[in-house]
Amino acid sequence: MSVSFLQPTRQPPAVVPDQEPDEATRRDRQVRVLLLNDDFTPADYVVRVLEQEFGLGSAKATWIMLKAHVTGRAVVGQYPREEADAKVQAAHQRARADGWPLQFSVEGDE
Ligand code: TYC
Repeated sequence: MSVSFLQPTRQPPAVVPDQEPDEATRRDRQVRVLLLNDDFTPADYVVRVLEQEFGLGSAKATWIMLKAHVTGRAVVGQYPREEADAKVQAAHQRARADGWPLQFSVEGDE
């Protein structure tokens, strides 16, 4: 005798795996780039780096520079991890080549 009419008609709820995201997901994750204040880098130089290395407009770059100057740090933006690393590396290289200690950090990359 068939008992197929006794079988559940709905599937059990999908099980969400309790594990770390795989490598591809981790690579795509957005991280925050922070601008750190220092006592030496000229303000207009910081604005230029934000415009030219991070593609910010002049008003936004100026605002972020001022925020870092006053509070010690400011969020520049959110980017995929590899893009953030590349932008920060380019900005650091440029600042070192020009003799300034300007520093950025990348947050949320654990
Ligand atoms: N504090 C610097 C000065 O007075 C300017 C500055 C602003 C430097 C922001 C870094 O992230 C910075 N010349």
